[in-house]
Amino acid sequence: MTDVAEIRKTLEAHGQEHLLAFYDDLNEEQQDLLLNQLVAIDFDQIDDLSEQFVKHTPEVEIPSDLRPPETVPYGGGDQAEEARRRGEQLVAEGKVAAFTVAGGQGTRLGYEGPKGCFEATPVVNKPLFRLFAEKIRAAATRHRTTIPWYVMTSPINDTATKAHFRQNDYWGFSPKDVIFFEQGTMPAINYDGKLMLARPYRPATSPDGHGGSLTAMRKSGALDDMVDRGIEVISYFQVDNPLVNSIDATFIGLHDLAGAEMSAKALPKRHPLEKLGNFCVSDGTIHVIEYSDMPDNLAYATREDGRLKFSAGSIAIHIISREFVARLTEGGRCKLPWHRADKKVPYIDPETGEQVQPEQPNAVKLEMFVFDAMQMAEETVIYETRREEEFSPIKNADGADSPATSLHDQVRMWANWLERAGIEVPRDADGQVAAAIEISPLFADSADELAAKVDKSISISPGQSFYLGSRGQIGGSR
Ligand code: UD2
Repeated sequence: MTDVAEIRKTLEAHGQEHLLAFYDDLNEEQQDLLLNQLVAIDFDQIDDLSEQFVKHTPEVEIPSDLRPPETVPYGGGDQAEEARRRGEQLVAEGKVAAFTVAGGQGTRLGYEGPKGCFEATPVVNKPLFRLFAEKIRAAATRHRTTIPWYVMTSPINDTATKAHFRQNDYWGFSPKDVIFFEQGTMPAINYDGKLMLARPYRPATSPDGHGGSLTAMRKSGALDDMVDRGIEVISYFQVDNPLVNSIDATFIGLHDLAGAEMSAKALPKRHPLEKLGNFCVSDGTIHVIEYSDMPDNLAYATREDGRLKFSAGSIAIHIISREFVARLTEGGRCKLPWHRADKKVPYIDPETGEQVQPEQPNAVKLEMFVFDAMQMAEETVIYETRREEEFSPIKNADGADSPATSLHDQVRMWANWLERAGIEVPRDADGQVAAAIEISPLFADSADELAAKVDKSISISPGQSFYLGSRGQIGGSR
């Protein structure tokens, strides 16, 4: 039982006593709920963060000696064969786990519910979680092994995410090999340095950013679980990108051969201000500078041949060594920096009890970004990939990075694979694919695999919805 008098004293010492404004009107269960949440908050840390990030807006420090990083070319360059073999060996030995960060709020997409449940594919409308499940299962089958899948949720979507998996029999996964864990949260801090109540019994909090995944892995026991399973390498990706190559043997091999602690995939930015992190090097260390922090003069800087100087964009696909996560989170706290975002946070006015929906940002949310860990890695590999093969995220309801653009890119990729296998794909006068095309990752998850397996006599007519299922059977309809 948590003692309210104790907590009140702590709150008063930090000027946060308004968080108990409605305490006496709550039922016993709500009182417990509130007190348990309040004891979990480190108010000394809140004071520090409020001073650093709310009362002052910290200048983002951009090192003066930034230059572009060295990258490994698509395919792996000189090391292609060796890296692929090394990666395949690690996967086959059961040393690789998949990891999806799925704790975000998905506000921009305007989709109610966990983003992983969003139906994302062109013919079968597979939810993102199903697509990833199939990709990971396909890789496990290919390498005759088990690949556990860690899924990070947040208090916003944990229950709904788990229910989705249960209702769908884990999309063919063995339930013991899907490991969910919740990320931490951070209270929103208003511009006066006060925390806010979202409900009379609940402070306004939000997930602490995907950088929170590192501490959450340790606190939840997921890291110990990895040790028990003999996992050495974590293949990290976001929930919003249907094209991701979730287990890329060459990437894993390049990381391992270099003795890297954390590696990343990169692709050339479409334009100077594309919303991707920017890979840069300062003093021999890799920095990822988020698009919103990149000064225009650097974003637009060009090389002699006219190409962008900082063209390598981060698409949030990483290989992370388990021991690196253990090192960074020793003692339970991660040393990643915080980033400030100004947000409109609804709250209950402690004086009047009224719910307030602010029209302007009224508070600061603090998040950690996983790519900041790259700076702390002894060795890193930046591996170039191709947009058309690996990146078409679903972030916005319309426009760029939306369901429409992602569907288009998925169809285009699968159509290219079919054409490379010698199968004719209907195209319109502009060269656009004139059919809806989808291929199950359980049948083929790369152009080469498709070419090796597909029945070359199949035909696709204009306007057809064409689905190649897990055993190569043709589904879909006109
Ligand atoms: C991210 C990267 C950006 C680029 C882009 C590629 C950041 C800050 N920027 O931009 O550099 O690589 O992706 O698509 O990451 N998430 C959590 N918990 C949280 C917050 C986010 O799990 O507390 C997950 C979220 O579910 C999603 C991913 O992280 O899978 C990306 O989050 P985002 O949509 O906030 O990142 P975005 O698009 O601004």
